[in-house]
Amino acid sequence: MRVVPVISIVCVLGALTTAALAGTSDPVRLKGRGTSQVQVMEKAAHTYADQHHLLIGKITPGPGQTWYVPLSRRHNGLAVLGADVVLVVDGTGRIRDVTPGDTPDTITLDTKATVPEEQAKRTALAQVKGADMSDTMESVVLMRGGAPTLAYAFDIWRSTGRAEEYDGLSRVWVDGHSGAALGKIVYGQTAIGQGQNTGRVTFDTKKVDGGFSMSDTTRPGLSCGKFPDSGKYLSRADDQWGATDTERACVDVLYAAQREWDMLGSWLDRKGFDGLGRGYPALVDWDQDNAGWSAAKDRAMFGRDPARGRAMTSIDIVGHEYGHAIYHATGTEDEYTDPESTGLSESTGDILGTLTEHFANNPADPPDFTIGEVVGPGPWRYMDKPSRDGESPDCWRRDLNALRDVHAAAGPQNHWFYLLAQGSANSPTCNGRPVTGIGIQKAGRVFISGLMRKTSTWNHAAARRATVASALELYGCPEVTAVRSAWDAISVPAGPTEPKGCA
Ligand SMILES: [Ca+2]
Ligand SMILES: [Zn+2]
Repeated sequence: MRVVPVISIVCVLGALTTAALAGTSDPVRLKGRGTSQVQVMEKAAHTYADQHHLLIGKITPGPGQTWYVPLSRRHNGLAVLGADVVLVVDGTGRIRDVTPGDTPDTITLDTKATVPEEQAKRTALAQVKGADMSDTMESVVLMRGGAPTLAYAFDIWRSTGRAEEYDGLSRVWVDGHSGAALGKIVYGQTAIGQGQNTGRVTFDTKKVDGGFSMSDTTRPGLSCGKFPDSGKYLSRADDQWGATDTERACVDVLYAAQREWDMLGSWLDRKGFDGLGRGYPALVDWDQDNAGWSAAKDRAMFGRDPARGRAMTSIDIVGHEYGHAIYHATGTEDEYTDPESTGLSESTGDILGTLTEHFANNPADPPDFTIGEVVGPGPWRYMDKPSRDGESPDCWRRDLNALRDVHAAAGPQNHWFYLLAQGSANSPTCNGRPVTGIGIQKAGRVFISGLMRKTSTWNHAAARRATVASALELYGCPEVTAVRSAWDAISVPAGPTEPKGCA
């Protein structure tokens, strides 16, 4: 029997390494900033990659005339997690930053496992409560404390109760030589609001034979259809949408996704959701009391609250789900090894959803720093003081991954973003010190430029280092100081590799 796992969750760890590492930059798609600058930048990136025996991934342009070059390593054909870096290169060929820092040029490790796979699998299953199925993924080399370890990787699943359907729970690594469990990432379960509420809006559709369809000619890849996925978009003879609940939900989704796309371009210098001009389809009428992003299928899915009958399609929720897409399409494409990455993905969704809400400035859903307020009886999450929801921590702490709901782990970085944008006048800081805000647009640029340095070991400390580096590149000392103070205010201190400027 072939088991088909159904990923009814967001934040599943996205693209596996083999496909990801095959990618190379495409100079044609990078045109537009002066071909010579692109060539100079690429030459510098290739020289660095060759010197350090690294493979170049998808190069993406970012804010301030810089390019972000993800580099990954393989050893005996296996991905080496924790040895990947992101270069920030400018058009003069200068390498402005290497995140998270230099990586060893060579690795010595026997990649033939001495522990049998079945034994390792039993160990992996025992790490996750309620699990009843596991898939063996490609083995990897995990860098731990600078030393390489051969690891089996397992995806752990739980039966949904429906035939051949499984929810993804975790990824677990087991040492191929000692048999010990090395760590796990908990996949994000969705739990967001309900909705259908952008009011009367205009949005772009496509003229097709016999009418119009819910797809977008200027934002390739963006479309809206009905769950389950049939590959078809909604269509009708005229361009007057909103006759059914399904149409109304798709109006919300396409409108909000288009505002997010335009916000990325106008405010963050980012082209499309993937950074290279592509978007992804959305499906409404998902049979869940939820909204979600499927990293396995590159689809955003929006359900409905059965009690209230409202689609979960407010601007911030749509922005949140596509925020997961942006998170996964950014930085190196190696799988994450730090459990904090799940909460940071949720926070990325909230930050991009909030930026979208501010950009759209729609009177039916005015800009704020809460999530899901339009569709629920009240907000689901608060960025000014995350603990207002009763669960999310206001400050970073060591046990973030032990929280019951992964969305709660978004709290600290959400709070950081609020403080950076708005300051501490209406937001308590964890160190009692004030933060002067720099406004949401600058905060957004610092955030995205930091996120574009994301590697497999992404966590709050790495995000701090990356955003300090981006503020130094994009702005001056007041902004850099604000970035540092906002991290201090949520209890994420400076690490040893933090750039020293403006200190
Ligand atoms: Ca909101
Ligand atoms: Zn989410």
